Formats: sequence, C-alpha cells, structure tokens
Amino acid sequence: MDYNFNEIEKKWQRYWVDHKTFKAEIDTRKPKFYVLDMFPYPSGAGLHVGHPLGYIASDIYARFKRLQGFNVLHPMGYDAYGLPAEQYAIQTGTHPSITTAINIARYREQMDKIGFSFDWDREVRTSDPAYYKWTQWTFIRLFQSWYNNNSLKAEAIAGLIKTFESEGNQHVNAASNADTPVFTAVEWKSWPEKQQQEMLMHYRLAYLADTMVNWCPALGTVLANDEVSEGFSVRGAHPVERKKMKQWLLRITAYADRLLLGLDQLDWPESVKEIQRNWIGKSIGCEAMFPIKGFDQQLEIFTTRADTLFGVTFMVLAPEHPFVGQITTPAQKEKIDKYLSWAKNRSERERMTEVKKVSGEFTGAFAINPLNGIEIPIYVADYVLMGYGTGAIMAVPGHDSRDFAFARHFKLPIVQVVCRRGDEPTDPATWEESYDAKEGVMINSGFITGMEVKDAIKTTIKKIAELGIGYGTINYRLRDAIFSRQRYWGEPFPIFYKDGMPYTLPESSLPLELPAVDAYLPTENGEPPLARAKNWTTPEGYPLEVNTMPGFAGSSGYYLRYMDPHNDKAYFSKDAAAYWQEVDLYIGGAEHATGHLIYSRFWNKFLFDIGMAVCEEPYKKLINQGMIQGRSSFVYRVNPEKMAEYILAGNAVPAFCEKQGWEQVPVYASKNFPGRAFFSDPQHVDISIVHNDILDTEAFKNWQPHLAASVFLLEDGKYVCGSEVEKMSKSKYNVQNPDELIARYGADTLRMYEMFLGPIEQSKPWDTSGIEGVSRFIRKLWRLFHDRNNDFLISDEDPSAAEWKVIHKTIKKLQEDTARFSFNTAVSCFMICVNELAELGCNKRAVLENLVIILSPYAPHISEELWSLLGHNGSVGQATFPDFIAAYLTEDNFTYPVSFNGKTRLMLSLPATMTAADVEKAVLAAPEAQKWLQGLTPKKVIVVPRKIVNVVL
Ligand code: ANZ
Repeated sequence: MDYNFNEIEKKWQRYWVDHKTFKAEIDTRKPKFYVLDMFPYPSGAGLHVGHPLGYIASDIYARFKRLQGFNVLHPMGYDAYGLPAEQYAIQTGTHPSITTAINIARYREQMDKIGFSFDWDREVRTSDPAYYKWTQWTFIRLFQSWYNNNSLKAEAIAGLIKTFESEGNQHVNAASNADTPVFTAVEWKSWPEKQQQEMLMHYRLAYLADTMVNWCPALGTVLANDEVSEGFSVRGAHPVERKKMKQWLLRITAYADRLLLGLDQLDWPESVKEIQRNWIGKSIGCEAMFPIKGFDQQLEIFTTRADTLFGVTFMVLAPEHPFVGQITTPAQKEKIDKYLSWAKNRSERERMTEVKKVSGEFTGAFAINPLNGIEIPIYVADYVLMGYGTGAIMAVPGHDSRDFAFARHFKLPIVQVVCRRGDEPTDPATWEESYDAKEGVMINSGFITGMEVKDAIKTTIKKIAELGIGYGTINYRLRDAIFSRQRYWGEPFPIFYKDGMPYTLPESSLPLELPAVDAYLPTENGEPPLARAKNWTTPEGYPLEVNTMPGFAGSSGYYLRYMDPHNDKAYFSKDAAAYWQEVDLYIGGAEHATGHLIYSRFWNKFLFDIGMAVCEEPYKKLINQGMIQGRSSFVYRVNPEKMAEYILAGNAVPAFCEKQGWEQVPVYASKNFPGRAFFSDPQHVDISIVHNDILDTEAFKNWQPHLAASVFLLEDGKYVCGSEVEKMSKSKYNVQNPDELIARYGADTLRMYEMFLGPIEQSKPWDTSGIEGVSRFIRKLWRLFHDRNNDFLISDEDPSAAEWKVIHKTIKKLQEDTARFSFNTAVSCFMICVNELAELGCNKRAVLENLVIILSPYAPHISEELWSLLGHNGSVGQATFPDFIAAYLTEDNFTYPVSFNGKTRLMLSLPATMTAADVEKAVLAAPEAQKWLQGLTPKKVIVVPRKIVNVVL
C-alpha cells in the first residue's frame, strides 16, 4: 500500500472523535497531568503556521505523558469576546456572536486537521452564558469580599460589617482605599444605608471608583495605556483625553506581595518572572512630612532614599496633586494653569519614558526640610505621577538623574550627600561640564556618617520616626486593574443600581445574559451600547449596569472551568479541583507576561482564599513558544519618473522602454535586472504565487485587477523576486496557511516540520524548503514496514544486536529530549534512527513496534496506521512508552591496538566478549597482520582482553 496521508489522517481523526480517545475523566488510580495551551481569540483570518507551533508542542507532550501512564487533561476552547468582532458588527450590523461562531468553526476545522489530542468534550467559550455565568459569579464573590492584612487573605464583607457594627474600623487592617477615614461603631450605625455602602466600597475587592482613564470619544471607550500614543489612539489615530470616570476596579494590589512571593516557586522563564517582578515593583522606603511655609498642611512624600534627606534642594508635586491649587501663589497662577492644561492629556507612559524632555513650573511656594530647616521651592512637574507613592517627591538632584536634569534646566542647587564608608565627595564642577552649580556643596549628615547606603537609609528612617516626621512604608508599582469597558461584546456585570449605589444580583439569577441592542455603538448621551437594550433592569425595575467586563475577565479562570466544564451548580466541583489541582504545563505567547498571567494568578489566589481552587498558583510550568516569522517576497515596480531620469542619464534601456510602455502600464523589473535598484520600488507580493523565488507572472496578473496588464523585465526568461524575513502578517502577504501544507504534505509532516524548525522558545523564520526533507523521512519510515511492492511486510525474527542498539539509543534520546521539551533534536533523532534501520534492512516487529510507539506523539496519524497494520486493536495512544534497556547500548565490539615488538601497527575490531585465546587466533589470522608477521611464528602473544594485543616476534 502506498503512503496515502490524506486517507490515513482522515481515518484516524474520525477514529479519535468516534472513540473519544482523548476524553479525560477523573481516575484516582492514575497520576494526573494537565497540559494547557493559551486558548485563541478566533479572528477572521484563521490560523497561520505560527499559531499551531505551541499547540503542536503541547500536544506532543500530552501524548508523551499518556504513554508514560499519566491521566492527561488536554483541553481547548475559545477566548470568544473581543474587539475585532465588535468593530465588524459596528460596520456591518452583524451580531458579533455570528461572526464569532463562524470563526470558531473555521478554527476548529483547522485544528482538527492537525490531529490534536484535545478532549473536545471540555471545550469552553468565554461568550457562552453557561461559561460566563461563573465569570459573573466570581465577580459577585469579589464584590462581597475584602482583604484582611492580618490573616493575609480575602474574607467575606459580611464579617467586616459585623466588625464595623461592634467596633468601627479602628482595628481593621485591610487593603482599602487610601482616603478611608477612621470611624466608630456608633458612627457606622448612625449612617444611612447609602453612606454605609459608600464606605464598603473602600474595602471591596471589586469596587467602583473615580479613576483617571484614557478616554477616546471617537471609539467610545476607555483605552489601556499601551493603546495610546502621543495623545492619540494607536488604532485609528483618534484623539484621546485623560478623563476622570467611574470605573469598576479589581483590588489586585491587595495581592501584590503574594503575587511577588509566588513567583519564586514557579518553573517559568526567568525573563517572564522578572517582567512580573518589575510590574509589581515593590519598593521599600518611607514617607516623610515636609511643612509648607505659610500653610498648616504638611506635604507628604515617598522616598526610597531617606539617607539623601540632607540633599533635598526642591520639591515636586504631580500636576494632579490636590495641594497645587492651594499653594500656588497669585503671581505664578497663570503659568501653573497653563502647565496643567498642557500636562493634562499626556499619558502616564509618556510621562514616565520621556525622561529627557524636562517640563515643570514653580508654584511660588516653599517647603521646609524637616531635618535642617532649609527652605526649598515647590515645583509642579509631570514626571511625578499622582498614582504612585504620595504624588509628591523630595528632589535630590545630587543623587537622582531625573531630579538632576530638572535642576539643571531650572538652575536649582545640587547637593550631594556622602555617607558611604570611605566615600569622597566629588567636585561639583565635574558633575556636568557646562553646569554652573549654584551651591555645589556636600553635606555630611552627621548621624549617617561612615555607613553603607543600606544602613544609612535604615538609620534615617529610624531617626525620622523618632522625630515623628515620617515612617517606613512599602510601595508597589502595581495598580488596581480597571475592569470595565464601554463596549457591547463582553460579559454583563451582575450588578444593578439602587439609590445610585451598586448591588449584586442574586447568584440564583445568573447568568445575566447579554441583551440584544439595535446598534453596537454608544447612545447619543455617550452611554455604553448596553444602555440601548430594552428593559435592561431587574424584575423590580432597578437599572442594570451598562458597562461590560474587559477581555481578561473570561480568560482569568478558564483553566479551572476545564476541570469540570458542564457543572451548572458550581464553577467546578471540589472533586475535580482536588484531582486536577493546577496546570502542570502551560504553553503560550510571551506577550501575555503581564496582562493575562498576572490577572489569572490573582483570580486563582482569590478563588484559593475562598476555598475553591486547591493550589495557590495556577500554572506550575510555563513555556513561551517563539514567533514564527514570515519570509516575504518582493516584486519591483518601475517608477516612471525614476526610469525617465535613468534614461536621461544616458543609460541603456530595454527595447520596450522606447515604446514608453513603462509610463502607461505597471512594469516590474526582475531582482537582478540592470538598473533595477535605481528605477524601481519593492512591493510585497503574495508568497503563494512565488515558487523558489520565481514569480508566476500569469498568476500575478490575476492577483489584483490593476495588475492584469503588467509587463515584466525578466532575467534569463524568469522573474526573480526579492525576499526578507519579517513578522508573519496578512498585510505583508507572507502568511503561510497550515491547510495548504497539510493538503500537500499531510499533518504528520507539518507537525514534525514545525518542531524541526528549531528550539521551541526561539523565534525563527518559516522556510518551507526544509519541509521536503521531513516528508521524505516519513515516506522512508513507511517503507521500513513495506516490501518493494509496497506490501506490508514485517518479520517476527529476533532483532540483531545492531538493530536493538539503534532502537534503544533512540528510545533513550527521545525520552530525554521530549522530557526537556527539546522537540527539534527529537525529530532529528528519529531521522537518524530511520536511516540506520533502513541501512540495516530492519523490518523486525520487536524493533518497529517500539519505534511506532515513541513516534506517535510526534506523528500520530501514521503511527496509528502502522500500529493497526502491526495487528493491534485500539489506539497506539494506549500503549506504554518502552523502557530503555541500557544493556543493548554496550559496545559489542572492542577495537584492539595491535603491537608488534612493542610498536602499535594496526587496529583490529573484535567482539568484546571474545576470550584471550580467540583474540590471539583472530589477530594471527587477520589479513592486515600478515605484513608484520612476515611469515614468522611469534615467540609470544600477549593479550589483555578489552585492552591491547602485543605480538613478540
Ligand atoms: C529621593 C531620592 C533620591 C529618590 C535618590 C531616588 C533616588 P521606586 O524605587 O521606583 O519606588 N518617587 C516617589 N514618588 C514618585 C512619584 N509619584 N512619581 C515619580 N517619582 C516618584 O522609586 C522611588 C523613588 O522615586 C523615590 O525616592 C522618589 O525619589 C521617586 F537618590 O526620593 B526618591
């Protein structure tokens, strides 16, 4: 039988579906293993070859673990809410659920063709009410919880209310809003419900608050910082304003320390852990009070360098700092107002990254250094952020580069504090050549003399605490996550409003389904699309929330739902959580290092606190697959003007140019056409009409209507295209679609080829030239099992030592390579194995059965087919990974150095087990020894088995 991958692959894909081969069920007799891929957003473009890279790797691992006796959970689903479907709905009126369903069907078809071992019975879709019921449920639980800094976990708000009723909030140690006042039980009880609810908002883990957001009126929604550049939306370049808006937030900052500590126990790429550490940004420092001249209030600052207090030469407030309006002197008011309105629309990212652009304004007010009583000017500048620390800083230009740049610009004094042991003050004149330091003095603070910086900081903090002007504190860069969007295609909040305050719907009323609307746009009053829904109220008539949840809501806990996806009584059962625990291997893109992977860890920790999740961390091991880059092809369009110049300069031109055709029709010059670089511009061309860099010119004419009359300036009768490795993208026409390759080579070849491209974590260009090699390898493998007439032929004889050796060498390497995710080296190991077996002419069942089993994770279809041809019933996936037997690898020959009268003359390879007497006989009989024996009978032959032979003549 010929190797007909088309038939074989379809047959086994059908078999797996019909037999539910990969259905995972709780089986306490077996150890579990949970392999997860980051589920895709089903976009309209379908999968390209870059997408399955991670899925193939995880599939190999899942199948490998099954062969090793693990009960493997390997699910797949869809992150089905998202902007593209909604934008399409706005343009066309098509409900996003329709577009999403169509895209999902296409994704499924494409994934099925690759032969993944997913348990499709567990599929989840974030936009499915049966799924988002639990997203809403979690939101309700977050709303009903607060974070107790004493017990270090989330607790029920009901308990907090009891505490308020009995003793107020004096002794409550909670993660709460910064402006939470202290109140007594009597006060609490005297408050009307609305006021109590307002106070509870300060504590809830899901809470409503006024926040500064990037508001894009044209898109009608809030944008994240990385969706804004220079005051315009990245998508569509619409103006973006900084605006205060009421938004839902998740109090993720309550978990900052646990999110940080948890990283240490994770087997994740160090780079991702480091990104998360920076994102969380724990800073140990202190807050200190600076009196303001002529005002009662004191200015509170946060610093990590208390030891530099003597070097403070000015103060800076963030433009949004509440003191700005109060302390600005009338003389400075106009300038300050102007500055504030300029700074208003600058995004936080710009403020943080544009270090070199110094901007700011003097308020006219002065603060007093609490340690030495020196008066220092107070400025406003947007490099100080309101949302970090206290929104005000003491500036120490002698030690901080941004303060230094600011001082230089505004000609402010620079003072260095030298405390370190053995430190000599630097000469101010050397700080910056052109800088004319006003007071470049060094002050030694006295109580921190002769210390390391670390100790100087501690000593100063102690000192200011004693003086009652400050205290040690910890700050995090992490912010609470804005959790609402003014969009249609997302989860509705299970929230209604009464007397202006939000309340949760009863859990029994979930899911709150996304309502129908007449358009997917904001209302005329600028309200989100859900405000268009008819009867968007509770049965009692209370209005429901019109915001929807953001994209990360549905993806934060999806791995938990896979454990028990059809449960309609609970998110997932206790049994399922107890058995499946956490994800053992998670594979996905590095772009999720902060967003998804932080939110998801937070979500999990919260569910852990409330007794749902059984592990504190959701993803034990993480692998980021590299990007597959595209290889773009270029054609070179002749630019008539440049061509005219070229001709004017007296250059020889092709005959047709004399007819001036290049001015009328699109003319394309081949890559090495003389003068091409001068008179033409490169343009992307669809790689599907380019083969080995040669353009199919007829296909090109049919590619787009305006190209129909194209003329080509060829070289050697061909049109040669240029090429470049770039990001794989539709706009660059370099997208390789897996379907075409599967149709041409089969899925097993595609799978092995994608792995063969290089280490899984590395980015690499897609280059189909190598796929032929993998295809040849698969065919050669097939031939091992077939005779010349292509009939299946297998021998039941015992394998030879050499044959055993080849297969056991392969078993060992495959086991090691797969276990360490080195899939590319595993593929080459298979190639070597098949070559060696082909050379040995091996068709022994005992060898080939092992080969089929170990190959099955990589090339499952052909392995299934051969397994059944070998006479087995059922899937090869149910087989057991063969044991590696070391004995087969021991060298079966030993190469003896043979000396004659003490001089080594030749090397002779003999069976390692040969006796000394036999070795002697073999040496004397060996044809290559005759030259040295010269017909003589040796006086003596010394044989040291497995070492040497010495012949004494
Ligand atoms: C004096 C000083 C001297 C500082 C020195 C640094 C170096 P991290 O480590 O990132 O937490 N800072 C405080 N609040 C700020 C805000 N809202 N916006 C911008 N900068 C702010 O940084 C803490 C340091 O950043 C603080 O310590 C403060 O400057 C500044 F040689 O105080 B430092």
